[in-house]
Amino acid sequence: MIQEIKLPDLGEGIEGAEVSEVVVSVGATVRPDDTILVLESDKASMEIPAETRGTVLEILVAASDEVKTGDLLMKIEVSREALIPQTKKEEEPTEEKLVPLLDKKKPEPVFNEKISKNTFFASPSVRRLSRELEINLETIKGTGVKGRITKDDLNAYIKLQMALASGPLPASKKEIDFSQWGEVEVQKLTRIKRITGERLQRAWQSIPHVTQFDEADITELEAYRKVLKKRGAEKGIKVTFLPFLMKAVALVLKEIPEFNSSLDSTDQNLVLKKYYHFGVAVDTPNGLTVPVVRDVDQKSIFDLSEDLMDLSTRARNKKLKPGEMTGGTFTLSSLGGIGGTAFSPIVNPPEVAILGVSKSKWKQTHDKSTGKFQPKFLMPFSLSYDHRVIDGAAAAHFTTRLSSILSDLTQFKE
Ligand code: CAO
Repeated sequence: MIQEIKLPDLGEGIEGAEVSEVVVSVGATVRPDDTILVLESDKASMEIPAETRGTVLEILVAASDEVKTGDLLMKIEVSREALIPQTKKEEEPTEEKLVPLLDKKKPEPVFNEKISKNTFFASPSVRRLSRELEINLETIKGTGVKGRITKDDLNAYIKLQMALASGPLPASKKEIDFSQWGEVEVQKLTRIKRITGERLQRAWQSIPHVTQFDEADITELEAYRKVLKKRGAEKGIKVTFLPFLMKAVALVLKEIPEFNSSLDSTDQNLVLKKYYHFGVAVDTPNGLTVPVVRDVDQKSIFDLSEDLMDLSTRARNKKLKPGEMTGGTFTLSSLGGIGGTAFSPIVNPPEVAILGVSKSKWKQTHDKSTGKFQPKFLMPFSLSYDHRVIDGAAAAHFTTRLSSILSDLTQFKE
């Protein structure tokens, strides 16, 4: 018996498609689920299965041909075995026969319809491999023509998943002799640098980061800081800008609590914290350390200044106790005392957000009410966050709110 394979109605207003691949050749033996043709329309890529067991007798289309519903594509000579089971009464599956099948937890076939339609393009070999490995091709971004998922795309995806599952990527074992190009000096990494490096790499690989940038007009606040700085100096307290920022962040966190949270170990629940302990990145000769300032919301600018002086001095002298670096709910990384226009900090897990601050500068800004330009002292800042927990809109809300609090002196007068 000869079975004619015609292009069925593809639905969704698709009248025709282009043959992108003829997978079989004349004389090939095929089984019902074997893909014989791959078609591509404007909307999707489709695999046409053989539907029967048999031998390919004639192929009536070639790659790049345009085909329409009802067109004859291929003729298959149906094998005798394919015909016999139809005359036999199908055996009822007994429970014993079903149990081992269920236990095997065979993956659900991805393409169980006669024609499988997907919103991505990929060759049959890529589709077959993805099916075998149970990889959902829809999660892979294709780099081929029309966004086609290539074998390289699939391989890159597999490598990335393996790296994520097994922790940090193994360091390249190949030793490079840099001295062949000039003079070098080898320095051993400090313990802090090695530990921090591993933590940062893990955070970078496991958290989908986004950074939102903004700036705040701190003209009045800076003038006020100078007043408090003088007063603090009399008591031996160094008042920098950071304590003001901490107070402002604590206010925003109370308004938008998801930024003061952590995902639980199952990644299914958000643990919202009602305390405000901030990690502060301190640059030390041995590397980056992050001591934690407790109960920021309950402390005055002078209290926070004292805490910062104490913790940063002891961090630089390696005198911090382990308990002083744990329990943080949010981290601040200030490079404002050094320089730079902006940077994107890495979230400090299990926290979900971190604020980076760069050096404030005087800039001419346009005043809408007077129509004139005015010099303003603007502080650039950046908020990196875990996109699994925080949406972009919430992040923009956070930075906008932080900016408005920092430009409102009444929030700080004690
Ligand atoms: N814009 C302008 N000036 C700023 C500023 C800003 N955003 N931030 C701080 N300054 C000023 C301070 O107010 C201070 O000015 P005065 O001398 O007039 O008082 C001066 O710069 C020096 O401040 P500081 O750096 O000593 O103190 P701080 O409280 O701002 O910061 C600390 C303390 C510990 C955070 C800081 O010394 C430090 O180690 N920063 C580096 C952190 C780091 O390495 N982060 C990167 C981590 S990698 O992601």
